[in-house]
Amino acid sequence: MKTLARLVFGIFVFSLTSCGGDTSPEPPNILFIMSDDHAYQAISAYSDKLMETPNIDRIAEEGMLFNNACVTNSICAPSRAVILTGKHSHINGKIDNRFPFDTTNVTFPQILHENGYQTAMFGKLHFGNNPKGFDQFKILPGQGNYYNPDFNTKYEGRITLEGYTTDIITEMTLDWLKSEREEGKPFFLAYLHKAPHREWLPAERHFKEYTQKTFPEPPTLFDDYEGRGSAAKEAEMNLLKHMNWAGDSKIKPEVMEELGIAPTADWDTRAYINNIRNRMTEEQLAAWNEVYDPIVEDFRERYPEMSEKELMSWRYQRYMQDYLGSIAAVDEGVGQVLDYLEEAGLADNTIVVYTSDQGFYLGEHGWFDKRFIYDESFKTPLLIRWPGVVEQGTVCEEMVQNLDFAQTFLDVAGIEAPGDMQGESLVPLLSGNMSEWDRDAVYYHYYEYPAVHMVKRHYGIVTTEYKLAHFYYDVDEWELYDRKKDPLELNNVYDDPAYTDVRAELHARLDELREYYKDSEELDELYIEKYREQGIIE
Ligand code: SGN
Ligand code: CA
Repeated sequence: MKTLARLVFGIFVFSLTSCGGDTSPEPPNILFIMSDDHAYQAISAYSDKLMETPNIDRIAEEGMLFNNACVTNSICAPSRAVILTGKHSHINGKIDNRFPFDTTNVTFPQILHENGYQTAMFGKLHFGNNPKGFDQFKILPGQGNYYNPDFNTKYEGRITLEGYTTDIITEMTLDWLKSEREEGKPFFLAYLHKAPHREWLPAERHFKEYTQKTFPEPPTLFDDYEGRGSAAKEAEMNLLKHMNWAGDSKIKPEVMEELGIAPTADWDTRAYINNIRNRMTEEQLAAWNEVYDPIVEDFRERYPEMSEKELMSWRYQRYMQDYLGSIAAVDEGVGQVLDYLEEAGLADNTIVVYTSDQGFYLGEHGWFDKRFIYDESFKTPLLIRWPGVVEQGTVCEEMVQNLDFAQTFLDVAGIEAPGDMQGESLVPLLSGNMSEWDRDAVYYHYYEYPAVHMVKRHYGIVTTEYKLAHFYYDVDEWELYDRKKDPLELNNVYDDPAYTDVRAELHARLDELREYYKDSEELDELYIEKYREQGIIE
């Protein structure tokens, strides 16, 4: 019944979008825009406290904004693997950033390609290997560089280009649309930004504006992590304690030495030298120094008198200036690509998706980075425009996941998804057909530990009202949050007698979800064993 309804709907959509008297179905193009570590807090369609992103916002103004989009495993490469396979990490095998993606997995672009779609990918993939099923790709090796980046390309091998990565990825995307796109074929185009990933380097044209701004501090910037378990206390994501002075806050290594500031990590000064001093051309570095030297000089004078609290505030501002500054070029790029779709007459038959590989902490709980099931990292931005199907300016409150993209895109293309994909097509939500949607909980599982930032392994269930998580491996701790009463997630009520029933119910639902998604203690152990085999743990 469900499939039949979809099929009828699909035909309806295709005939809506096909032009003139032509009745043959015309599957829509798909433009998938994803940035790296772009927090929803830094998109003005979600919140205008930090910055304006008018171009990204356009997608929601002309389409749908998802207020409860989330990931299944809040870290880069695993998120991308979930997106491409439509399967949880424990099934597709890409549990962390360490091990390469298993290319025997079937990905939705391969299926689209087999079904007549022209496919292209530009920007960051971070898989440790090349994407399959693409007619064209130019991808950053690993994390990639902000300035003068290298790309692994399908036809030209490794190339190095001079310029700013965000702009280069935008140009590649536009060039492909203008000169490689085949008329008469639908396309799937992945436009994947590296920004605003650490170390948050803005484009030269944004240096001045953003370094002169002051941003409001989040209420939990000075969090002491009381009321939660050991995972929050032991995580190494604190702006004051764990952020690099040179690499992240852009204090010159020689100034750190003069002030007696010890590097935070062993790559602290190396990050500055490799990404800025040795990476930029002479002109780029001169432009950088012109703006950043006075900041460093001002800090040099004030540092000896600064209290811990002042230092925390200073580091927060420094962080936001560069992080948000690096988003400015992403927003401009998105605007250029959207404009081109209009110009070329493609906008009406192209679904545009904007998302991030996960959320990110912008000082909430004193943190940067992600990984946790807690809201800022668990939730991810999602904006979708689909002219003729999605009503303009709509907001969706349903819990959707990055797990759902594969089946969604296959559904819009009128292709039946493989039975072992684990998400749900979002088409019913996009078309306002709410009765076909009945999800009331999502499953989450994070693995990369021990590793940078030291966020413990955990899995959990999230409903609109509650969040239950189990931290395991070197601890055995449960946390329960009342999302309505405690939206900042400061009080673990797992042992509060008032929540005895809720707790029992959530445990049962979590067991069901683990079974439904085929996760298990055996698999938890198997993925720990993998770390043993690699000598990461004993
Ligand atoms: C790097 C970053 C980390 C970040 C991971 C994963 N350090 O190791 O802060 O958590 O990438 O990021 S850095 O100093 O090298 O930038 S992810 O987006 O690829 O998952
Ligand atoms: Ca990321």
